[in-house]
Amino acid sequence: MGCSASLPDRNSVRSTGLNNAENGGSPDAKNLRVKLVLLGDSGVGKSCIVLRFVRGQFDPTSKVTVGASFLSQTIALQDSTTVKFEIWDTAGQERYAALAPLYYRGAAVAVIVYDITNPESFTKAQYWVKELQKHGSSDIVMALVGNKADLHENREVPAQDGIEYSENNGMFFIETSAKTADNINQLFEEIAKRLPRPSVS
Ligand SMILES: Nc1nc2c(ncn2[C@@H]2O[C@H](COP(=O)(O)OP(=O)(O)OP(=O)(O)O)[C@@H](O)[C@H]2O)c(=O)[nH]1
Ligand SMILES: [Mg+2]
Repeated sequence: MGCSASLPDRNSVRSTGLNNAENGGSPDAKNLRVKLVLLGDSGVGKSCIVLRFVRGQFDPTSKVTVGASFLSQTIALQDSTTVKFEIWDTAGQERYAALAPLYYRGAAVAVIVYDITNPESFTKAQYWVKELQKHGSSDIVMALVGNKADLHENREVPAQDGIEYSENNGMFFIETSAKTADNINQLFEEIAKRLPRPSVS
């Protein structure tokens, strides 16, 4: 069960670069394009977060991700900057773990997701943080996301654990619910604010 985001996206642009300048486009500090990868255990809600952000939907009946899926979404910030997120939603099942470097290599942003009701998924999130610290881009922006915040009665990972871990690792931290949409847009807006801006001569 899961939120499949693997439908073809009419607005998708297949690209692996960090921003316009590095893709051969004209440098444009006002219109950023960033490659973002989602990582985390199977079932934590990565695809549901993407589907909520891109389509405003929550579909509890769709399938686990196979390999990875791609979607894009553009947001406008208050300073009139636009940020186009090119999102690689990876498959969390162990059998796909070897594929992850294909998606996180060259990514400007990594969103590492766990489920607040599942301590094992928090341990797995820490594994991904270490993997990215070793093999990701040196200037990667990382966000730690505790998803399924609506299931607070079943919480097993205290928010404080997420806060402390992210502070110790220079990450942005937020708890979200793809089901209720709580903090989903905020997650991407906060990431956008933390992006390094290309200098324009
Ligand atoms: N209550 C609740 N359930 C959620 C939330 N997000 C996702 N789910 C449920 O969690 C299950 C897994 O969600 P997915 O988005 O498919 O998980 P995934 O991380 O993409 O899993 P893989 O594709 O296997 O890596 C589904 O049954 C969703 O309905 C949430 O915020 N709250
Ligand atoms: Mg998925």
